[in-house]
Parts: sequence; C-alpha cells; structure tokens
Amino acid sequence: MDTDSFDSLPEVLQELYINMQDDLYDGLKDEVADATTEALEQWGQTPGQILQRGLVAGMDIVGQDFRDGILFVPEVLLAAKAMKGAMEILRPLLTDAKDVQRQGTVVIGTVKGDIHDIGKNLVGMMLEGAGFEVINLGINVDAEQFLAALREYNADILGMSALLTTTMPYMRTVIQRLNEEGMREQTVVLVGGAPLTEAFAEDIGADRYCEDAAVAVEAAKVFMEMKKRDS
Ligand code: B1M
Repeated sequence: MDTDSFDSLPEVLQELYINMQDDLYDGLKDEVADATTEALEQWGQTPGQILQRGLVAGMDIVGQDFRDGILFVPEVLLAAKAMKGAMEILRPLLTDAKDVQRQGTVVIGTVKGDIHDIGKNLVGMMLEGAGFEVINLGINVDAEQFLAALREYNADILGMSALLTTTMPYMRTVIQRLNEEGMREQTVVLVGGAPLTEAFAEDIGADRYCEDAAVAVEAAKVFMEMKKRDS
C-alpha cells in the first residue's frame, strides 16, 4: 500500500479502511461489503483505491499470517469469500466499457493444479473494463482447455495465472503446446501471479510478466496496438 497517500486521508476514512482490512481478515463478508459500499458512495473512492487501500492490503495480511501458521485454510477461505463479495460490488464499475474503444479477445485462466482465482478474476474484470472480450476459463485449467478456447474464440491473448511455486512451471507446458500446434506466433502470452518473476516469464517464453492487474491491462493494450500496426 502507498502509505504516504494513506496517511494523508481523513482519519475517518483511514479507520474505514483499517476496519475493512480487519473484517476481511475475520472473514466478515457483510461488513466488508458494507464498508466497500460506504467507501464508494460516501467517500467517492474509486474501485482501484478500495482494492489497494482496503481489500488487497487486507489480503496481504491474511497471506502473511497464513504463511506463518497463524491462519489456516478454513479462515483464509472465509477471507477469500469476503473479498469476492466486495469484488462483486466493484465488478460493474470495473467492467463498464461503454465509452471505451473495443479491443481484442483474451482467454484467461488459473493453470492446472491451482485453485487461486481472486487475482485472475480481478485481471479479467479490468481487461473487460478496458474494452477486451474476456473468456474466463476459471481454475485448474489444462493446456488442452486453453488451446481449445483460443481456437474457439479466435483469441488474441492468453492470460495465465499461478499462485503456487508448484503450479507455475505448468505455464511452460501450455506454451510448449502452443508451439507444437503452430499457435504461438499469433497468440500473445501474458503471465501473472504472486510467485512469478520477469526472469521466469522470459525463461518459459512468455511475452510479458504482469505484476498486477493494471500492468496486465497496459500490456494487453500495447500488444493489440502492435498487432493492429503489423496487420
Ligand atoms: Co493459498 N497460498 N493455498 N489459498 N493463498 C498462497 C498463494 C501462499 C503464498 C500463502 C502463503 O504461504 N503465504 C501459498 C503459496 C506458497 C508458494 O507456493 N509460494 C499458498 C498455499 C501454500 C496454499 C495451499 C497449498 C495451502 C494448503 O492447502 N496447505 C492451497 C493450494 C490449493 C491449490 O491451489 N491447489 C491454498 C489454498 C488457498 C485458499 C483456497 C484457502 C485461498 C484461495 C481462494 C481463491 O482464490 N478463491 C487461498 C488464498 C486466498 C491465498 C492468499 C492468502 C491470497 C491470494 C490472493 O487472492 N491475493 C495467498 C497469499 C498471497 O498471495 N499473499 C496464498 C489477492 C490477489 C488480488 O492477488 O492473486 O497475487 P494475486 O493477484 C494479483 C497479481 O499476482 C496479478 O494481478 C493480481 C491483481 O493485481 N496476477 C495476474 C494474478 N494472476 C494474474 C494473471 C495475469 C496477470 C496478472 O494474466 C495475464
């Protein structure tokens, strides 16, 4: 979180965000939803600000305590449900692409063996808001499912997410299958997820590592511009 800008917020709004983080930690879905609505309607906060200052910041604390053995899967599941509830409130604002130029089609999914989907869904929503058609294949997606969807929707971009060090190598398998099927040239491959790095993305032959949803949107737009220019 950008602490400078957080510190300059009115104290009551800072408190709202801190309570939102605490309630997310405690898995209190209704309270997190109410705080999200209050931040939007009474404080004019943007979805991006609410995500960064409240929801993602709260989930970071959950992640640290999960790692340190203070929280366990059931508690983290409740926190994830609370976060997803708040994301549903933000969804219409993030996906509204009325005045936006239509872009290309993106197939996105969390790779085989991995069920983390909060970040991937956020990326999907923000891509929709930027004018992309998004085909979200969900979680635990294998290479053949990715390839079938790319063909079916004649997609421009493949977005893959992995949150586990044990599942991120599967991205290489998907890229290898794209190569084998002669589909790599026409498909831009974007990858993201907390354990990834730029070096890893380069090593597996992806086009770009996206550290967050905003970077994914920017990268997708740049690749579409390049594609239009070349065609
Ligand atoms: Co899991 N989990 N989890 N978990 N979990 C992590 C990832 C972990 C880092 C926690 C920890 O130890 N600190 C750890 C992984 C360690 C590692 O491998 N390095 C871990 C583990 C170990 C596990 C289990 C193995 C635990 C167990 O069972 N013993 C298990 C695995 C299950 C499986 O997948 N097979 C497991 C299960 C779960 C829950 C089901 C309880 C739940 C997931 C619920 C759900 O997603 N529906 C869960 C959660 C919530 C987390 C943490 C706490 C939070 C993840 C999250 O949603 N973050 C996570 C800790 C952490 O990451 N700090 C953790 C918020 C989200 C907005 O961020 O997903 O990073 P993120 O997405 C960002 C960017 O990464 C990027 O943009 C997003 C938005 O800005 N991005 C992309 C992501 N995908 C992209 C795709 C793109 C582009 C950008 O495509 C173009």
